[in-house]
Amino acid sequence: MGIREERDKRVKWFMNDRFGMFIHWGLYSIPAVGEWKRSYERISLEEYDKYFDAFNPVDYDPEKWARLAKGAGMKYAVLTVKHHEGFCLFDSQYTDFKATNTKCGRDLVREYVDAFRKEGLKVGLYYSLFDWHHPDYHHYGDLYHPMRDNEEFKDYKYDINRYLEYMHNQVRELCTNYGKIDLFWFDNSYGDMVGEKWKATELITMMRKLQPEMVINNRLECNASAKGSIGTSNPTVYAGDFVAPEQIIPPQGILDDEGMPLPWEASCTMNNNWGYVTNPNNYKTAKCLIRKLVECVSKGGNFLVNVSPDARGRIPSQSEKVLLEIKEWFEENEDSIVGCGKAALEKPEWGYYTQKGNKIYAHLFEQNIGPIPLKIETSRIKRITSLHDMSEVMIVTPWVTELFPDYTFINFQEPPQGTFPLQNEI
Ligand code: FUL
Repeated sequence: MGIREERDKRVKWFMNDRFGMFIHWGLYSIPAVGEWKRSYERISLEEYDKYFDAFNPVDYDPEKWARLAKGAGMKYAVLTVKHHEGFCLFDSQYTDFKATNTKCGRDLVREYVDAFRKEGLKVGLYYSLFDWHHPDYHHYGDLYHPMRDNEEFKDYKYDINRYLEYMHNQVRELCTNYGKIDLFWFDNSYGDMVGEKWKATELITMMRKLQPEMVINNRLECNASAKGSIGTSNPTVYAGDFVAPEQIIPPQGILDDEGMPLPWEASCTMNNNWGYVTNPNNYKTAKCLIRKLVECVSKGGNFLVNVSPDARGRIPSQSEKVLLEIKEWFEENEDSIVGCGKAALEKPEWGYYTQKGNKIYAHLFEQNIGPIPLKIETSRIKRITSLHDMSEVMIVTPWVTELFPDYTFINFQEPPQGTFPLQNEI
């Protein structure tokens, strides 16, 4: 089997499932200003230790998280098992900087994988390539390290190979100790720290051996900036299985250098923050997120929506509310998302099309705009149904069809919530 075929086999479930939950959680949930705090504020290792001493998420209940995700129609999740701060939510034998050594004393990753699998969801692990806690990770002069411009670290000696050994060992642990891992989300390359600087070929070869079916993103070879993460590549030994643009939906899907569509997944915050912050005031609505999901699927991609549990281990109630609203929409409209992809029709002005086999789903974003041109030859349409209530949708016959005899126009009123897929069997 060629590299592309192997990739296509691995991503089959991923491209079918379409919708996932991103979970950013770590010590940074305590200061509650986002996961970059240590870097932004150039906080010393010793000072940051106070969060390690305080960490005790007494309300951590991953089964509740899993039920919320499942309810909202999400089919997989990705948890930050180690973010840039270096704190491990899993019980790694290679560090003391881990949840099992805090007051909580629990392997939070073990409980997460168990809970999500129990709900029938696929499990993914986010693992940061950079590590501000490890003594052998770049310090002075590094683009992002908290000590990057601290003169005291000017002559600090570190051995990046020792860090790479640590990082490879941890990835091995994650791929060995937690059963079948469905997805691995690396974060991220930058500057000249890209590809072989992470010993990517060796790393991926090891991962493929341990978890042959696991889907891996492309950030071992791409940075996180919108441009970089959309930057395409041909599948190489270590090329990711999917491209991971962040906070952006590519205008027209993503193609590789030979013009072949690449699998991709757009990740998105719910309130402009990845890590927990107190009282964010910029929550996206369920309607907005549903529309983004539809847009991704219509362009052949996935959508990964973030939640930021707090220091008690709870998904904030505002996020919960949004997820419950998405649930309501999903209960009626799941068919128009799961198993769907890009439609063999041009994007209509009034919304998006998704398609599954001979069913075209018309997601109408506009309200009361009069007759809606479907741009499908009438003779090819067998039936038009509203997914909202399964009622038949009338085809408009008068003057419009006289003007455009080949195409179907419908009249349609907006049902109470969300976007409104019609199911057109052709
Ligand atoms: C970025 C990280 O730096 C952010 O903190 C966040 O995890 C995002 C998904 O990826 O590269």
